[in-house]
Amino acid sequence: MLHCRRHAAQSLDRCQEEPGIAELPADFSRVRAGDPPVALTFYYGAGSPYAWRVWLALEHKGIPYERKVLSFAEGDPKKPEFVALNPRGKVLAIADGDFRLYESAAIVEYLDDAYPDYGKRLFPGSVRDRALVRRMVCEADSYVAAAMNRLVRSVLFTKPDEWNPERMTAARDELLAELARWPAAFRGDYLAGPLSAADYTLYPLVALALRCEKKQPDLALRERLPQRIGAWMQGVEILPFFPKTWPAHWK
Ligand SMILES: N[C@@H](CCC(=O)N[C@@H](CS)C(=O)NCC(=O)O)C(=O)O
Repeated sequence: MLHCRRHAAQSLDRCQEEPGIAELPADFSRVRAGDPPVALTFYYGAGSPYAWRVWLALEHKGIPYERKVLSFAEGDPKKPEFVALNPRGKVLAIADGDFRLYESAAIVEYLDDAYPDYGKRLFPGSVRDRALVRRMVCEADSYVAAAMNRLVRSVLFTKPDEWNPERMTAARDELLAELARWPAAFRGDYLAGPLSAADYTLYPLVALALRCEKKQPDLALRERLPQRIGAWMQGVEILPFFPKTWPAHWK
């Protein structure tokens, strides 16, 4: 997807300016005396819904990690040291010891498989329960992300003096039509019943869409969200680790 790169070219709002890869201090907040050294490095970009998903998953499981932020404006994702991790030059990637992985959905599955004894499962329950979580992840990535991207392109990646109200409204309504499908899929307070990878996949996509409303309040997106989606978002936002994952430049 192009949205972060375009954004970097047109505005510095969403993919914020942060120190480059090499300058960043490690986040050892979960490491206690006597713990083994941190093996996992999380390379991310602020405001990327794909990176946000992985960050929430890392926190959910309580896996120690070192966090390194990439600056879109500095072109960090296209620098050789990052392209060595992700040849697509897209945020994000992890390095776990000598194992490197990109694509957020694959990373979340890896974390659950590689760290089965850490925290709660990201794909909890029976084979069928886990299949339903995977189905929701696929639906979010295929349908919600596509609609969200059209909205983001029409609002955040278009200069305000070039905004096309019809295009913005159409993108908003397309996203709302997709989100209207989701309340019927809920299996409990969270999407799959217990918290799961499905929640961490969908939440950042909807949050980024709502970011468009902050730029263009006429969208009135939040008030049009299905009530169940609004309540579910609050259920994610009350998680103790949630605040630290909120994009710093959105505060
Ligand atoms: N399918 C990828 C999507 C990654 C992606 O699109 N990342 C965006 C940031 S939100 C990016 O790096 N875009 C820059 C580009 O396309 O050049 C994943 O889930 O990790």
